[in-house]
Amino acid sequence: MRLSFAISLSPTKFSAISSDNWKKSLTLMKKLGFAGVELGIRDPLAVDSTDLQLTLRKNDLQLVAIGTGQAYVDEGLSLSDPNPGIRKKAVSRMKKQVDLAAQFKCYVIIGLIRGTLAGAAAERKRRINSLAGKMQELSAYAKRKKVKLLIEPLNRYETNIMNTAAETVAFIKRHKLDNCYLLLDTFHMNIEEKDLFKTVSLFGSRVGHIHIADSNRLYPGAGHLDFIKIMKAIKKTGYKGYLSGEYQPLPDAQTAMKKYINYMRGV
Ligand SMILES: [Mn+2]
Repeated sequence: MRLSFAISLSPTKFSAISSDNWKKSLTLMKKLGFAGVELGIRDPLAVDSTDLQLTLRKNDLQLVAIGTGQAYVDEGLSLSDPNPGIRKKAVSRMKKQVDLAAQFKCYVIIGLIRGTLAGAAAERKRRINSLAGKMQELSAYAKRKKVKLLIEPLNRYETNIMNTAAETVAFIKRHKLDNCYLLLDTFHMNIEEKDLFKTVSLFGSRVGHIHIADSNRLYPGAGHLDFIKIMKAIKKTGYKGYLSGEYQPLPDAQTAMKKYINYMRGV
């Protein structure tokens, strides 16, 4: 399993990743020995992909995945918004993310961009069905571009749509989203899963990517998660992908990144 780290390409309100100068971060990542990087991107049209390609190559880093939640946090776009105009904007933004991902052969993550549901049960059901339709459209679009989508179960304080791995896999199966895979995040799992280790072994074959953060959303070792046991469970599934550090850049972004690589090499 290779190590990557999640950073933002531009300033964002999303607190779980660093928005320090991305080129400086990539230089440090190369120095520390990371194999890949995960980039939070608000608007892919604002990205100079040639410059990005050259900078990645210079630092021997692979772009592993694109995080898309900033369009929700910073602009209020969501795939399940009651307003059809906003839903449409969210879909077209996500298609642009897929176009960018196609150039780098990386994943696109569906996290906060799915939004959250309010209102009565009937209204929620309508919006879930509408979300499923949008997901089918995106999944098919991405498949044509040979890009895989990742759906990340998120904890209940951030959304009420797909909190657990079981709910997420059920959603994928029910709506025949055969181009969508599971992104497991140890921070969210610690809040939502009855048994984190069992979840890993149960859904391992469906996992495309993994986020690592401790119980308090800080660097691993700062909280109370048992990463030795977690790594054993992941290894057992035959997972060959990346382990991406994704958590609050504290006490500062550089220290948080150094702590990650040191700790993960230890476990
Ligand atoms: Mn995550």
